[in-house]
Amino acid sequence: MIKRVLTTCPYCGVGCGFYLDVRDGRIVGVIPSRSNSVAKGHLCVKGWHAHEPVQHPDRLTKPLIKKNGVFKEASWDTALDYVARRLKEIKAKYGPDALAVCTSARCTNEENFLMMKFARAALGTNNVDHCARTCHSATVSGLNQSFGSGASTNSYDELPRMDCILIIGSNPTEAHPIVGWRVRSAIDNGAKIIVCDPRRILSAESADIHIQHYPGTDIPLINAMINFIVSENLHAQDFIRERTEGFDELWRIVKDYTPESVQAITGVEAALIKRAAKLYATSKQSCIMYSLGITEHTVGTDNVMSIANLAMVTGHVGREFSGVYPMRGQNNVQGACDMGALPDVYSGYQPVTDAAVRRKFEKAWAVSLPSKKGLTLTDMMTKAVEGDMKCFYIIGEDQVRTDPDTHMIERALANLEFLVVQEIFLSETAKKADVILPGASYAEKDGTFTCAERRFQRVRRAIEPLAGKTDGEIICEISKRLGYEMESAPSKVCDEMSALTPMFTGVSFQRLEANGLQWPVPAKNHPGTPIVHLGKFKRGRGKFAPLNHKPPAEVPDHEYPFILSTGRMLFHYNSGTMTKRVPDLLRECPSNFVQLNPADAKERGIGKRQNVRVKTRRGELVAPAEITDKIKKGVLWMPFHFSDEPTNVLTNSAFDPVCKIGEYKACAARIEKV
Ligand SMILES: Nc1nc2c(c(=O)[nH]1)N[C@H]1C(S)=C(S)[C@@H](COP(=O)(O)OP(=O)(O)OC[C@H]3O[C@@H](n4cnc5c(=O)[nH]c(N)nc54)[C@H](O)[C@@H]3O)O[C@H]1N2
Ligand SMILES: Nc1nc2c(c(=O)[nH]1)N[C@H]1C(S)=C(S)[C@@H](COP(=O)(O)OP(=O)(O)OC[C@H]3O[C@@H](n4cnc5c(=O)[nH]c(N)nc54)[C@H](O)[C@@H]3O)O[C@H]1N2
Ligand code: SF4
Ligand SMILES: [Mo]
Repeated sequence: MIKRVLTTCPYCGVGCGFYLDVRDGRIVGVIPSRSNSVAKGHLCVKGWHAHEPVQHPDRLTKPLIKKNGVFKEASWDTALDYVARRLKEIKAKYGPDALAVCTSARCTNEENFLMMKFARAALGTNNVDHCARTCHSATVSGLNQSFGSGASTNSYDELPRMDCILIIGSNPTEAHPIVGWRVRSAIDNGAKIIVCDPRRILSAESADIHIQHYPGTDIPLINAMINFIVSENLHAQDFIRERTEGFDELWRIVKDYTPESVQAITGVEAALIKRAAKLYATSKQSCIMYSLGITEHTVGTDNVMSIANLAMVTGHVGREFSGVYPMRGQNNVQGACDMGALPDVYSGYQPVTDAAVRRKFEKAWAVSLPSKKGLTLTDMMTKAVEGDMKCFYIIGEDQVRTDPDTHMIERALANLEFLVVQEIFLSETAKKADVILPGASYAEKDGTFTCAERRFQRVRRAIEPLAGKTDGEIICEISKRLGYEMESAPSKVCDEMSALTPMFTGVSFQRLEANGLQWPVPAKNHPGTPIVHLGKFKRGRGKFAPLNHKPPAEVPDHEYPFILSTGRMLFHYNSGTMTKRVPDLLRECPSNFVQLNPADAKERGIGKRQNVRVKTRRGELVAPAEITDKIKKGVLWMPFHFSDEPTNVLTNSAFDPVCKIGEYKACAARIEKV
């Protein structure tokens, strides 16, 4: 007998729905769901194999306590008692702000709600954050300033009917494949595609225009597009007058950014910039899709606001078949932010510094709550290096492999008095822990994920937790030992969350049954919101931001003459803890590589697949060269999925001053033949 359980993919933010087929307590396969409104019966290669890591023999199933540098198995009671005792001791000795909780964008909304509640109510600190910091924190800060809400404005279903899609700093066919398929449908329906990306990615191959600018030059590029649009009178004057503010200030800056004047900075011909600007502005139904090529910069927030400028100048936002699509990355990174796993807000972006909001949570949780904003993940790491943080409780995140500047992160973790890591595999970060608590994968729990189109969708238990407990249950057991009891049943946590969060009032497991709900859902019978900012921006008027070009923190020089950028590929996922355990995915790409242009390879006498040493001011590694004209001369590109040749020993931890995102997308590097 096969039991078929409908659930949501645990990888990317597209949020495809599929069934897990279970026989005799084992998951035997994945079947796409045709009725799922996101995937409509499609899955990418990771989705088809999403059951394999779940039952991999490497799964952690027993708590582990490190003694004299060696992990020893322990019972749940021993491990949980020990963790609770150490948390109490550290809190008593140094105060609550010496502790921090890092939650997981791979875990459910309900678990993230519990984790942020645990940090605030049980530990007494707002030091709670997660990987959105390294990912789309610039979206949250940038779109919030421009529009008043930091999430996607429109829905996937509109994509196939767009006339023009501008894809900038986003690689949908590899990083959001089922959205990539929707873009393909748009092309089949006659849409024009503009790709702005330093590499000739697959979307660029089928695009009408590919702008191949240098990494870190998006503001001059977009300013030049706006310059041309306004100069040619292609801007949406009624929209600008009725729905926005700050256009004159914008123009004061942008008037100097002619397409000709930015040629040298961007490396792009003025004529191409003009063609792209005209196509985007004059198409009736135009949207912008962006992702980390925009956010992961020291000017990440500015980059995002620059995109909002372009959308507002042309009036391509705030209505159907338009908009700005920030392609959120992790399966539940939208949700982890929405649940308040951030240092400055509770669920629904309610500020911890607002006394009335805080009183509401204090009353509901029967506890007094800290009023000072907590630290971002970036600042927690810096403080740990300085010796001011004493304890991290990390759930489902592999900072040692995925945060920028690995050596710095290793120093930070080594400085802690106590590190707890809750993981499903022995990640590089878990290896540094004092205690490892075995968590449960998506297939072992009930709950919800929120995908990149703001849609809450159900996650359903297919098999029992391998280690006996879900991540939510583990948190609750530790909390209880700290003297603060929390309800752990996912549907009840969801009800508690919606009761405390005006924008999610209408969210409940029962209402999500069919095809989920897109937030805001401000009332019990509200049907959800496919398009936001209709008629009026959340903040009232959309706000233009006058922005100047600022180069990346590190630019090429004599010693380090290349710009190194990093990112993703189809077959692997982030730290690779899951995808490297899927034989079919590993076979497609077993190890790291560095892309470089044929001219650069020739100059240095580097042959195909020959090993090269890549060096930056922070570290070095050896990887085979992939020589390709898909990348411009002077630029290098590497994925970061391989723990044996860890790319992040190279990347720069310089960060955006507003949102504290790291600059993964541009640093100075050099290469040598090995
Ligand atoms: N297969 C797979 N899918 C994933 C993931 C994965 O690891 N593997 N991770 C998920 C996560 S967490 C996220 S956040 C998303 C990320 O999804 P994406 O942001 O789409 O992925 P990236 O490869 O990081 O970067 C996107 C593009 O930015 C370009 N780029 C680099 N520098 C610049 C620049 O300065 N300007 C511009 N305009 N473009 C630039 C790169 O060439 C790349 O094509 O993917 C999610 N989906
Ligand atoms: N060079 C470079 N580095 C980057 C980026 C880049 O573009 N370039 N992108 C950055 C971005 S956008 C992101 S989001 C980060 C991602 O960085 P991470 O969040 O560190 O990457 P993941 O591999 O998704 O790691 C999540 C961990 O959670 C574990 N896990 C999965 N599911 C569960 C669960 O249900 N419970 C528990 N307890 N654990 C679970 C996995 O085993 C894995 O070790 O990487 C960043 N790093
Ligand atoms: S596109 Fe994303 S959500 Fe869909 S199957 Fe692939 S990894 Fe999963
Ligand atoms: Mo991400």
